[in-house]
Amino acid sequence: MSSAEGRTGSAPVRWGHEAGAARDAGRPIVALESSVLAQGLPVPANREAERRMRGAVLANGAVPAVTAMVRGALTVGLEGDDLERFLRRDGVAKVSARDLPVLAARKGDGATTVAATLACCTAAGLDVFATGGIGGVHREPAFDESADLAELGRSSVVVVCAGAKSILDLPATLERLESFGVTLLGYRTDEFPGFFTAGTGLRVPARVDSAAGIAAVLRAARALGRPGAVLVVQPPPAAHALDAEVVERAVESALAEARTAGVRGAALTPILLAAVERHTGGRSLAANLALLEANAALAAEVAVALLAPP
Ligand code: PSU
Ligand code: MN
Repeated sequence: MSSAEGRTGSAPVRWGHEAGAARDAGRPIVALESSVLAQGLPVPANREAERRMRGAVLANGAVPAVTAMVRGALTVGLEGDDLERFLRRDGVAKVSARDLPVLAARKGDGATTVAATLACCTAAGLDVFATGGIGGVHREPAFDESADLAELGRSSVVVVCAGAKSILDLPATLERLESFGVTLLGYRTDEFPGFFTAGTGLRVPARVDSAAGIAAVLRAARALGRPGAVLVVQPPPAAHALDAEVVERAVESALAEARTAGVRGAALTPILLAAVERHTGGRSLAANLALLEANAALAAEVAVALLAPP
């Protein structure tokens, strides 16, 4: 190996058939994360989530590409047997950005969080990414701050989400997004959504009402040399949004359980999400699936708008 090898940031990306063909044809592509499939959602809802997000992207004129680390290869367009393995969760670890080099060296499998998916987008030159909710500042311990935030600060990508998960400290998360220089846009809302809930009482600094408007902000960010993401938040679909008090009670119970069990680190987010699902009688799961689909649809519109002349 020459000493310069790998220092250029030109990580080899392995493209799936569908995503590779879309890239070659210059078609719009929407990146999707795999941690929500392999850790965030239970089986078999994870399969439904993949199907619905893929359908929403295709229906809106773009091509979906699930990102993952597959046997050490940074992959854009997880498909076939590999996708099956991730949906069944056979030995698939949750990987944040910092874990990518270790998995690459060991040829391991890893499901990418928002942070790791952003790293994939940068390596592959993808402009748009849809997810459910970003990670953020945890309520306890407050020093547990998701790497999603720092990575958003240095990835020039449009990320469509439903805010940050209700299990987090949302005011602190908003402040940290500002610290990291992340451009934040409310899509058809003036409020920062609470993932399961439409409102949080927290205001977003700017609002946009069209996909073309989002595309214009990414172009402007790049023209200004801004290094970070354009984070687009939209409320969960109204039919599935949960009542804030119901969610708050469920989160309190989930936090108490995690505290008793002494859960820390990467395991915390999946455990809290599962506990909230139990405490809302599965309604949080229905909301999660619906918002993932809605976010994928909007992301596809943005990917299409980015290819149109400004
Ligand atoms: N949103 C969901 N379900 C999830 C996640 C987000 O609806 O499973 C995942 C994302 O992959 C996100 C990660 O990047 O949780 C954040 O984990 P942590 O708090 O450990 O950084
Ligand atoms: Mn964490």
